[in-house]
Amino acid sequence: MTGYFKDIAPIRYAGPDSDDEFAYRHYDPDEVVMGKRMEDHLRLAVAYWHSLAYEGADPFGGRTYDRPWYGDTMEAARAKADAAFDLFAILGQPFFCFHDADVRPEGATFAESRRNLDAICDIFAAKMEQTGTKLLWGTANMFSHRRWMAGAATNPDPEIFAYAAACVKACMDVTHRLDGQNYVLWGGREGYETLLNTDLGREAEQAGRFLTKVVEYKHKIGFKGAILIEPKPQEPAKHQYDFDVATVYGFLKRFGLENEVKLNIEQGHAILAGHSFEHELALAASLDMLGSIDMNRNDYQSGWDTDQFPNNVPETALAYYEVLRAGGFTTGGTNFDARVRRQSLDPEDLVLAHVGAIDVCARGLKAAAAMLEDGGLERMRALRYAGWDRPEAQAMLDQPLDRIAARVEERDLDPQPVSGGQERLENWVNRFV
Ligand code: XLS
Ligand code: NI
Ligand code: NI
Repeated sequence: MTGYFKDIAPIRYAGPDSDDEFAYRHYDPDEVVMGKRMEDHLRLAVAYWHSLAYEGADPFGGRTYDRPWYGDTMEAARAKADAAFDLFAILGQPFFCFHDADVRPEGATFAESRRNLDAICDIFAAKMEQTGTKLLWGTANMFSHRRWMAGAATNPDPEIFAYAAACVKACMDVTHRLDGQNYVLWGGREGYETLLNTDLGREAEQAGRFLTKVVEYKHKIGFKGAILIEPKPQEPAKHQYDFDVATVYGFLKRFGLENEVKLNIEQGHAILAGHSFEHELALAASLDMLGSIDMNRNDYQSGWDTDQFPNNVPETALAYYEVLRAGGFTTGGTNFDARVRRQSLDPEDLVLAHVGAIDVCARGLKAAAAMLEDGGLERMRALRYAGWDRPEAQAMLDQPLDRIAARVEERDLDPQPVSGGQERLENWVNRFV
């Protein structure tokens, strides 16, 4: 142990009546929910960037935290890795996620950056072996450094496209080596600030070619994990190309990649796009595109990506309801893409944020499972569409418009509206959450 987390002991399940703040009240990894251990359902991951690399800055002020591993040296990066695995040992969550830039210092050249990444991943490999912590996904940070200001794959400069290819290759290599379950691409600056200097059509073409190469490379190295795109409508760019689930699906279809790539859906990004989280999840599931989730909570007033830890059980329950209804995670999981607030300075804050979030997810999962097992919502939904079960309704789907129209007059159809019963459904949900 590095000593940063002082004497915080590993967090254990103590049951709902415990008054120990350093205990799980609802997350019992071994509790069986719908035939599967809770740990295997949720597949929780700590995000390296928010918990280890973020320093408390906001657009109006710099670092507020004082963590001993901050710095741009390999020594600092090694200390950060030690602290990361201390945190993982305390929380006991099975996975973590990282960007290249979170874990290693930028080198003077690309080759040096890559060697730094490889060296830190050697350390990760040893620690993962010792502790059993696994990698949910790796990704390349192609948005922080000034070289990316006009995008990565969509950059007007072809040399930046090449640099992006090198970064993704290096990150996929280490993700593969560390047996990562997925590889994520979040298009941080793949978008635009102003249309006045932007060729939309060309940039989409570049993005499609780039992603095709990523998929080809995945097969070339035999990476078995899923490639995931993470939609977000804006921030940092004014407009981002991977706006939401529907937009990304259209993009993937356009380049014939819809069977190769799935989605990593983030709560806060859904809110920014003007959707609910469950909308994005349900749509992805209906398209067979649901890969993984970035679990956090967005402030409903702020208009930006606040990346707070989840703290709303009813909302979390509706999200996991969609995940369970889709059959649960396969390669995916629940990554806490969330950071403590900038006044939360203490090591305890970092631990307690995760403890609370993990319990919220556990409660959400259990409520979702209870709703699904009860089956009320599915029964009421099935009833609503029951008319479509009739053979003549199904046959109509294959008939031309004029034939269908003729039938309306032949039969003198006068369909009557039926209640949608929303309040009844909301009341039903409230029995479980
Ligand atoms: C930022 C994104 C980012 C991705 C990984 O808004 O959520 O953290 O998850 O690059
Ligand atoms: Ni985000
Ligand atoms: Ni995210």
